[in-house]
Amino acid sequence: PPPRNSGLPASGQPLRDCPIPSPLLVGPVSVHLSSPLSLEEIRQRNPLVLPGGRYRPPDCEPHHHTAIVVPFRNRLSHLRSLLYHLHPFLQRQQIHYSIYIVQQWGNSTFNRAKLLNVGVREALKDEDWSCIFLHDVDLLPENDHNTYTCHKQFPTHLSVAMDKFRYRLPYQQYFGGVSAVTPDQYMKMNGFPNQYWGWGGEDDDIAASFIAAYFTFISVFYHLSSSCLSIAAKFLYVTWSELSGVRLSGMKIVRPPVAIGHYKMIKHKGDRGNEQNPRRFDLLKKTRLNWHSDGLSSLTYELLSKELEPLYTNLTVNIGEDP
Ligand code: UDH
Ligand code: NGS
Repeated sequence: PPPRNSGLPASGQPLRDCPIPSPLLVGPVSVHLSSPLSLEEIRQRNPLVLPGGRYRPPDCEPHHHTAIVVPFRNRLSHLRSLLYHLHPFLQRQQIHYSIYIVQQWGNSTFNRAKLLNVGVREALKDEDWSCIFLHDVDLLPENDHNTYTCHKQFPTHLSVAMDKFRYRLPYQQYFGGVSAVTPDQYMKMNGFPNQYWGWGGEDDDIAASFIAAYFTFISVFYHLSSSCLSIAAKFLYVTWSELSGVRLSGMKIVRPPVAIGHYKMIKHKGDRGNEQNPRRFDLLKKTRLNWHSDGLSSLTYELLSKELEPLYTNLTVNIGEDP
């Protein structure tokens, strides 16, 4: 017989389609952040997860095929919490998935968006994924009705209600934390920018690559953020972008309801090697000019290793350094 959970039915009979919604969903889940289990203990709790962090529902044919891409460096305890939490969460959703950890090699300044580009490109070499999740390592979803699947037309932003922002969006165009694109959407927006070294702005740039008028928000709102003028600027920006309907690559953001998009963030300090990027505001002003040329089309990197760990695929990559 085929190996357990290989995707082939042991009986030789075709599997029935997985029901929608999955009967295994439980809704809100409590997320405990006390000391995470070891990787071996987590593996034992997830016996159907195959090397590389792959999973297929054993007794039905899944509708969705999702790669979860996590940018990573030096956050092992966060990774353990994420894996402990995410594997059972995704299995309850009865989707076919795999978790990719994209680890930046060396000590050069961290570059989240470039690591995401690498993760997407490498994941698509493995499988014809229908959906790609871009997932910070420190965010744990708190409601399994927040399904890890993609919208056919538009990029999705999932982490709409994080505990650190008192379960609200910090600002309307926020696209950080957890988001998702189909391979088609990803190609259409030319992937993510490679030029953001250090903390901040790359998620805004990604959103801006499909939402017009964004540069106004950045240059006006952020530069005036210490004054009361920022409130007026923010209002103007939101109104304008809602009304204009103009999209750089013809897409807008879709989101789950706030009650469902709840996430808990593991508290931590800023990371060494990921200091605030002082150039982010200048770069953001140029999104409209740059998004066609900086992204997937200009991506270069060296894949140093790819290991199929029991709970995830570990990609170690040399992405160079901030020129
Ligand atoms: N990441 C790492 N290692 C690092 C830096 C970032 O793994 O050294 C990854 C990780 O997946 C993280 C994501 O990149 O969740 C985003 O990192 P971030 O530091 O931009 O965002 P985070 O939400 O922290 O983790 C924000 C608070 C600290 C910034 C303080 C600056 N004012
Ligand atoms: C904005 C950053 C985003 C960041 C968001 C939330 O100010 O990159 O804060 O950050 N944009 C710029 O700096 C231009 S957080 O509170 O999670 O650290 O994602």
